[in-house]
Amino acid sequence: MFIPQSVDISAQALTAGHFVLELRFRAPSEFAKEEEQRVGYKKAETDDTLMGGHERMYLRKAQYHWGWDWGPALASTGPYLPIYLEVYQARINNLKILPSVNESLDKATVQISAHIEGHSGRFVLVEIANPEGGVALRKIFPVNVVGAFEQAVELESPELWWPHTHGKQPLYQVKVELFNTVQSLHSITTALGLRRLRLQQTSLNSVPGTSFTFVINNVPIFASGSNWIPGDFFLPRFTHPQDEPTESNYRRWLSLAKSGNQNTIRVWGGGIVETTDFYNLCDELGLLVWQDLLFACGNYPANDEFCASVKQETITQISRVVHHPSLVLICGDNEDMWLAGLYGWDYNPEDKKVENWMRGNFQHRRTLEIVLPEALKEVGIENTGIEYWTSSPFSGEGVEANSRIKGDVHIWDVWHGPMYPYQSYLPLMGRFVSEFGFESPPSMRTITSMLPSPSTRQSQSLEFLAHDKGPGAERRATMYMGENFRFRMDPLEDYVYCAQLLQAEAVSFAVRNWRRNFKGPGEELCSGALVWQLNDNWPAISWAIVDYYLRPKPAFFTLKRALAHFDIGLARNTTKRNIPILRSYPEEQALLSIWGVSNSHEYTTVRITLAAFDIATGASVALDTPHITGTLKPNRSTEFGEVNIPAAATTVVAAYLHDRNGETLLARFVSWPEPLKFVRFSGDPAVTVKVKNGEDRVVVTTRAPVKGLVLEAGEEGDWTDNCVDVVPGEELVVGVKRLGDKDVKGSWLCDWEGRRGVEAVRE
Ligand code: BMA
Repeated sequence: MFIPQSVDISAQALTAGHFVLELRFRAPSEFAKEEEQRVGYKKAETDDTLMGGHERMYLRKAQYHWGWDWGPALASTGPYLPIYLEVYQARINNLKILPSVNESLDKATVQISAHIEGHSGRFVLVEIANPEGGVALRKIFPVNVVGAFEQAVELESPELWWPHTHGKQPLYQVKVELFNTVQSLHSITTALGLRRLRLQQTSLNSVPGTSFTFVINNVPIFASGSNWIPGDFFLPRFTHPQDEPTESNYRRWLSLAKSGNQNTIRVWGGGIVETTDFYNLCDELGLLVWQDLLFACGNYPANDEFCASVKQETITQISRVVHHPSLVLICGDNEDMWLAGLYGWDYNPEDKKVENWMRGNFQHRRTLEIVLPEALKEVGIENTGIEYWTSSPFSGEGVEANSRIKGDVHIWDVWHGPMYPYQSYLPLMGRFVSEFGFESPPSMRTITSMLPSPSTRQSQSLEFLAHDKGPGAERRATMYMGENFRFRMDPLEDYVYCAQLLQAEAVSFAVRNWRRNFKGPGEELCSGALVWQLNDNWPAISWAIVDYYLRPKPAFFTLKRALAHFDIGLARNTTKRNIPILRSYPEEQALLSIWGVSNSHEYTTVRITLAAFDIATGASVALDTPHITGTLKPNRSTEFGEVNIPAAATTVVAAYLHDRNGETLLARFVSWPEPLKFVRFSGDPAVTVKVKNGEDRVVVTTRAPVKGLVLEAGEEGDWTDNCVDVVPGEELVVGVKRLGDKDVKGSWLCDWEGRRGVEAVRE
């Protein structure tokens, strides 16, 4: 599936007529089972890791086709990319571009190489246009005697490419054109971004271990974003839809991720090395890409034939994408090193003898430690700054791949595993969290189309649960809900509301608190948070924060706020612990710490205003320090001290971060006593939502505080924000595109206990 094939048909093409290209495929699962028998690799008993049949590991094909814990098992067959007929006399083949930028950022070197096919090509013209279209470089090079072309060119004072959270995305155009003596024979033009890239792993001032920070153009970046799975269980339906819309599916999804303030996408290894369309868009939109190689959750064979094929696929796939400025890391696989440690496969990191590995039950190590690095060396990544990272998660430290102090970490002790409370995402933090997540159902609209029969639309129907493939999902969802909310399983609307709010709270709690730990040079305690997962490949109840039909769940918006250019955070600290016998009583948390974060490269003077209210009545509660003036440090978090919360168990505190003049609201956040199940809300908070005709926004007010106001506009709302907490005394403006004359409705946590929801009034 990962190695393109071509067939020379020049002999047939010389005769006129009609030709048929016939491709023959064998049923993939059946073939893979035969391969498994043939290869005869003796694995440990514990090699079957729930995801699909283990024969999948013997066939180089997207592993999710065997089904995953978020998608159906449909081992599709057939070509998944377009088939071309190419006609040429001479052409440039295997063009590879390897850019790099020096430490002082004033010079870029671009290595260009290609094979020249056909005999007539004599020289190559390399033209580089700068981002404004002017000529940056124009040079002619001869084709050498063996038909190869390899040259390095230099550009002075390059215009640097940045992730969108930190700067612009200038793109050069590189044109490579092949000539005989006078005539142009073939040309290829490619966009090229220039940036300096380093993966920083250095010791930290105050804590053990090392950082794991992408440094772009000498600036450390907090990598904020999500994990990407293949866009559909039938891939061509996503990559080449029949009714091609004006915007490609990739553009719609990646633009949405960018609009959610995400700057990093991890392409998970159970899918594909993403398409050229995907990478071009990430370059254009300023998204960083972590690309896994194509292995996930398993113990793969590593016989010579298999390794040779893997090497070839890696060279082909990575040569195709290596020049993209968005590509920042190539990772060997998803979770296989972690599993080796967890299941006790024959893995002794000290033992460097391949013969020994091949006698044991973890042969895949040969691929990860030898085959893939060799392939990437052949591609030539060593001067590009793109690192090879053995596995995800990985620490490089003994058998414990999933370390909190080194490398990247997958945090699954929340939701999976022992189901720790989501509030413990903070102590579970690692240096770079490449996976963590929380399940929720999609929107009611999506549920209505995925369950056409109304009688099946219940949170406990088999049909509903059949769309949730997560192990133990039902127990996990209801356990977390019981712990946090006075939730409802029925009607389905309320269940969906509760489950979505829970996901929204959990993932934004994690990211807001981890980003607080990106504290500047030597203090990068956490430099990345990638939520599992951005997308779905069918209508599912899954960890996705946006559903299959591109409808963002509330979590998309709570994350968007936690990842904004500027954010303000509040955390309640325990002031009195309970004696163990008072098990059900929450601890007293009467001290509020306040911090801000900024992506700006400059210092930013800000004003912080705090306002507190009694939750049940909406009456104002006086605070000792309602105003703070301070300065946000550049590109990191800044602490603003602590204040007391009077009657903390019944008081909500809202914080507003304004610019130095107090005119522009940069961020806001509302802190609630937890767990929310003990909170007494007003039975009638008198929420109003006003829509001004012709305006793409609504204005929300309330008399008593409300938690998690989710707005809906008719059939489909295109909201700039949602799932907001609202307190008295503010007019909260929420943008919504293409509102037209749609009706707007809102619901909030526990509105079913009193006056239900709100309908907007038009003015
Ligand atoms: C991870 C991933 C996926 C999986 C997800 C949710 O560990 O790497 O394999 O879908 O968890 O269980």
